[in-house]
Amino acid sequence: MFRLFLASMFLLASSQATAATIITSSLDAALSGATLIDLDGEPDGTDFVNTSVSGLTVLSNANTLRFDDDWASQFGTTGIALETRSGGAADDLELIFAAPVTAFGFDINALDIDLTMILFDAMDNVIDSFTIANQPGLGLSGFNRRGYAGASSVAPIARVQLVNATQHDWFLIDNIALVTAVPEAATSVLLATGLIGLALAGRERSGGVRREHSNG
Ligand SMILES: [Ca+2]
Ligand SMILES: [Ca+2]
Ligand SMILES: [Ca+2]
Repeated sequence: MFRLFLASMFLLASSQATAATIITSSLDAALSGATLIDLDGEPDGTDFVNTSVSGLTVLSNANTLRFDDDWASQFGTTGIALETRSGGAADDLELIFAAPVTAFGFDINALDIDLTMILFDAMDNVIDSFTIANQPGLGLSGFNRRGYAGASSVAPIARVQLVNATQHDWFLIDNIALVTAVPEAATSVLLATGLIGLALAGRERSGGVRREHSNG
């Protein structure tokens, strides 16, 4: 039981220290059972800088964004996709999750610049960051500029920022997959299990002492 307690404490400690892992395929095991937001119910041709989709907040500080169906047959997006419009000289796009996630991913197409993907926890601390490489650099051209980006993390992810501080690009995002974090209650149960184990171990020890006295 004491070992279980130690294991619980280790898991609690490691959940705060472990960095995230990048996801580059919708088939990644971390995305099994994910909720899919296909954006297909969003109004076609609508420009915005901040909106909410199925509880997911999508916003940009640098550019106008648009829901559009114009590219569904060319880049492999389905129905409506999210596209960046011309705007500032830099790119900045954020996805804020209604509830923190342990994994997320999305199709990202027509990406011609490198983006930095920064993951934040609910306290707005940076969990980790990754580069989403430009697709021509990966040997993809024209309508074949298709990719997938995401991450998994033991520490729940509350917000994701896609940034290029010096360049702007037109690109498409679709089919956003989310794996909602198990509520913190589960962590509490883990800790409680460990504490109960410690208490039981203590009782066994004190019971042992009493038996020794009765034998004597
Ligand atoms: Ca359209
Ligand atoms: Ca879609
Ligand atoms: Ca582009």
